[in-house]
Amino acid sequence: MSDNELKSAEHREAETREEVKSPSLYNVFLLNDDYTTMDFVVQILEEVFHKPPAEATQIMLHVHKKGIGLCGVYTRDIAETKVATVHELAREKGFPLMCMMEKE
Ligand code: TYC
Repeated sequence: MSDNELKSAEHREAETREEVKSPSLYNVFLLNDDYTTMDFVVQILEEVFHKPPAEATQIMLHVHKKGIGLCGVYTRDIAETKVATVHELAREKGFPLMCMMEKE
């Protein structure tokens, strides 16, 4: 089958079947504040966002200097759970650490 015939076969299939849609993705960010310790932020990046230690430290320092930093990209349910987990762990320790998500 030539390339053109192959493409038109794909096109015909797309017309007759349900399109498979990939889920929307969300960026999850940490925000800087003056009270949360650097060690706690690194711990969050390692334990919640599964970052290796060196990368966790880099992201923490980026947030400390710039005010905001990307921690990961997830589907909506996972992103919502990450944000809630960060807030729960931070509040348990009395830290005001803020985490937010935004559709890509
Ligand atoms: N700015 C904090 C400090 O000096 C450290 C910090 C980094 C806090 C990143 C929050 O998301 C954050 N202790």
